[in-house]
Amino acid sequence: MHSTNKIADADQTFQDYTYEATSTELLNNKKSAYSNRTRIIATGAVFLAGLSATQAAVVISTDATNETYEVSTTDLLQGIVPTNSGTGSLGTGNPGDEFATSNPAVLTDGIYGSANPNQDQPPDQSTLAVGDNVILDFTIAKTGPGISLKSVTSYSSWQDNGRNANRFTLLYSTVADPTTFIPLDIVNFDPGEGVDPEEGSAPSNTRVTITEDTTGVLAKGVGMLRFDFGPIGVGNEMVGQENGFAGYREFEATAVP
Ligand SMILES: [Ca+2]
Ligand SMILES: [Ca+2]
Ligand SMILES: [Ca+2]
Repeated sequence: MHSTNKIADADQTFQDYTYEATSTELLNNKKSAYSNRTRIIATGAVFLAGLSATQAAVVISTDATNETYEVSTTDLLQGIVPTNSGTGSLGTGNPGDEFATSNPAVLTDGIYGSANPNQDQPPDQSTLAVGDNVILDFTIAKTGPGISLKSVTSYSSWQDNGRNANRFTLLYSTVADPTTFIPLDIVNFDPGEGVDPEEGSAPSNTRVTITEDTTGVLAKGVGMLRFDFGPIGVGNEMVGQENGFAGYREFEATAVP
């Protein structure tokens, strides 16, 4: 069951790229990612429904930079503060990480922050520390026909390369059935060779954009988006957030007009 699904790989750096994966690989990843997590995915039927809905070419594009990104102030998620329905924690609890916050509102405030989040003044204004097993839910429509989802973008960053990976499963539910979450794809992008951007040699800011290259529509009737930071299957192992928690700057979504 091959398709043209493309997923981003974590080991290459500094340039946009994708590689081809089979639907079977993606399905296995999703199954292993969720195999021990009955809270979200109850049955194989839901997986198959999700796969069927995304067989037509979900594309993940990635890039990284030493500099800041410009983020949207008018996207679908702007101003929507997500709830954490998972068991993981926001914030680091580490005295050395004052630049990181536990406030999820920074994800949708339309502000990127400093290229090196350690230089934000005042501190803890830009970068949400997201731990393993956090699940962030955004409600974008409660009534009506729901949203025809065009794109989702995530930005990750840290003061060095140690926690700048975008790594999560993206799911959605519909206005009609808000409690059934359907996987769209798995994101796993870590540029790897970064250092403190002030040292100038590598990026610590990363961006991932998820689109659909056949119909232009990722999903229809969407009421909620879910970013699930539980472990994902990579090869034969399950991989969590980079070094236990990673920094996220902004999440965006757009609709088909
Ligand atoms: Ca925004
Ligand atoms: Ca922000
Ligand atoms: Ca990294």
